[in-house]
Amino acid sequence: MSKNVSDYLVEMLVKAGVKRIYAVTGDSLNPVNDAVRRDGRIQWIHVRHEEAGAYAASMESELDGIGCCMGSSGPGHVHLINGLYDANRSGNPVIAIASTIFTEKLGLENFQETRLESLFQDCSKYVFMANTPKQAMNGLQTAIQHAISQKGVAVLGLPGDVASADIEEVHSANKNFYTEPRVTPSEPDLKELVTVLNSHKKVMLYCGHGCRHAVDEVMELASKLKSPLGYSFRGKIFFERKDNPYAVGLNGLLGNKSGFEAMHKADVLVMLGTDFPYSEFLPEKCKIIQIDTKPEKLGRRAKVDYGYCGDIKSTIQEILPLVEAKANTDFLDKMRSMHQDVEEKYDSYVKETGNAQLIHPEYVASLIDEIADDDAIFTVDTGMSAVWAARYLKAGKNRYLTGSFNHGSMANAMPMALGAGLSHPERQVIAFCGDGGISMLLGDLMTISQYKVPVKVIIFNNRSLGMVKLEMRVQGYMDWQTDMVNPDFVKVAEAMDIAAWEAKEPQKVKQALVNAFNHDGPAVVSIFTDSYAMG
Ligand SMILES: Cc1ncc(C[n+]2csc(CCOP(=O)(O)OP(=O)(O)O)c2C)c(N)n1
Ligand SMILES: [Mg+2]
Repeated sequence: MSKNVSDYLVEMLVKAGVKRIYAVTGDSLNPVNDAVRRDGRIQWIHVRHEEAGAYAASMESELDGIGCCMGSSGPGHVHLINGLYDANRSGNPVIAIASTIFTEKLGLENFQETRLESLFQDCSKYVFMANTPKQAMNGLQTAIQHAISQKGVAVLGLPGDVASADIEEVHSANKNFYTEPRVTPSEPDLKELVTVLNSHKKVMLYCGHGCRHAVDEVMELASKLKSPLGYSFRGKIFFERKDNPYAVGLNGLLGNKSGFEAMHKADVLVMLGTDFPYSEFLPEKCKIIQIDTKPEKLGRRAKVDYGYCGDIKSTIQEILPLVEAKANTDFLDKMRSMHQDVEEKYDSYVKETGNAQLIHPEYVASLIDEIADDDAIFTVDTGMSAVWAARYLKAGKNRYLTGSFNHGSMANAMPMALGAGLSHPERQVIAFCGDGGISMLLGDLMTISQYKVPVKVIIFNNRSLGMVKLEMRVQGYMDWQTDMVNPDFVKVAEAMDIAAWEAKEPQKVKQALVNAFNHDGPAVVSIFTDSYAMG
C-alpha cells in the first residue's frame, strides 16, 4: 500500500521521540488522525481546547525534550497560540502541526483560512507552510531540527490535500539528530573568568533554569568560593532546600531581602544560566559575570562586565580546578543569617492559619510542601498561587516546579499538569491553580478525567482575581471587576467523575489534601482562601 504524507509524518515524529499528540481533530487534520490511528505508536490525546493541548505538549517537552500538539484549520490552530507562546518563551521544543484548507483554496479569504506564516511568526523559532508533499516532509524534518536545537516551537502548516497526498521519496534525512554539544568558553575566556573569581573576595552566585543539569557543579563552586547562592523562580527548585548551606533565596518580584542584598553587597555577581527579566532588582555597582548557552542573551538585563558562552555544567567543570578556595565565610554567614530571618518571617505567616473562608494561602502552600513527595512535579498558575509556591515550596531529592514564568499567562497549571501526569505517571503531579485560572480552561479538567490522569488539582479559591486586586490597590485604582462568583468546584469535579474535597475552614485543609494525595486517581481540592493575603 502506498504511503501518504501523514504516514511519513507519523514515522518521523515517532523517530524524534514523540509519545503523544495533543489535539482536537477535524477537517484538514483528519488524514493525520487516521495515520496516527493506523500506526498505533503515538497516543492521541483529545483535549477540549487546543490551548490546553499546547501547554500539555510544552510540559512534556520540558520534562522529556520534545512535545507535539496539533490544531485543525483556522480556529483550531489559532487556539494553540497562547500555549505556543509559553512553550517558545520557556525554551521547550514543541512541534505544532497547523493543518489548513486545501492549497487550491488558499489566498482567497476562504472559509477558515489564515495566513499561517504571519500568524505563528512571533511564537516560534521556525514556521513553514508546506504547499507540496515534498515540502511537507522536508519541512517537517527541519522543523523538528529547529525545535530541538534552538529550543522552542516549530510550526508546520499542512493543507488537508497535502496531508493526504501520496508520496514516494523524501530528500531530507527523514530523521532527526539530538546533538548535545559540550559548550565551554574559549581558553582565554576561561582564564579571564578564573582571574576575576580569584581576585575578588565576595562572590555571589545567581542561578537560573540553566543550572538544571549542573546542580552538583554549582554547589561545588559555591563551596570553594564560600558564596551565597541565590536563584530565580525557575532555578529555585534545584537549590532551595533547608540543608543547602549556601542558599539565600530568590531575588526579584517574588523575591526576598537576602536574595536581593547578597547580590547588592557582593563584589562580583555571577549569573549562571539565567535570563532573569527584572533588571530593576539587579545591582549596578559590582562586577557582573554572565554565563549562558545562548550568547545573544548576554548583557541584555544587567550591566554585565564579563559575558561567556557555555553550558553551566561544562564551564564549571573547566574552572573548578583553577578556582582558589576562599577561606573567609563572613559574607556568606551574614547573608545566610539574613536568609534565616526571612524564613522565620515566612514561617510566622504559616502559624496563623486564618479563619473560615479566609484561610491563609501561605498555610496551604506550606502544608503541601510538607506532605508532597520528594520527587513531586509542581505546576503553578500565574497569580497569587505562584507567590505561595515561590515562598513555600522547597526542593526535594528530585522535585520539579514550573509555571508560565516568562510568558506570564493564566490557566497554565492544570493543562501543564495534564502533560506531566501523562508523561510521568510514576510521579506525583500537583497543580497550584487560581480560581480564575482554572475557570479559564475548565473544560480540560474533563480531559484529565477522560484519561484518568492522577494529578492533584489544588484550587486557591479566593473568589477573585487576587493578584490583580492587590495590583490595582497598589497602583491607586479602585479594585473593580476583580471578584468572581464561582461554581461549587467540588460539584463540578464530581460531575466530571473526579474525586473532590473542599476546605472552608483552616482545620479542614490538611485532611482534604491528604485525602486527595492518597486517592488513586485525579483529584480536586477547593480551598477557600483569603484574597487579601499579600505574602
Ligand atoms: C490569559 C491572561 N489574562 C489576564 C492576565 C492578567 N492577570 C494576571 S494574574 C491575574 C489574576 C489571576 O486570578 P486567579 O487565577 O484567581 O489567581 P489569584 O491571583 O486570585 O490567586 C490576571 C487577570 C494574565 N496574566 N493572563
Ligand atoms: Mg483567585
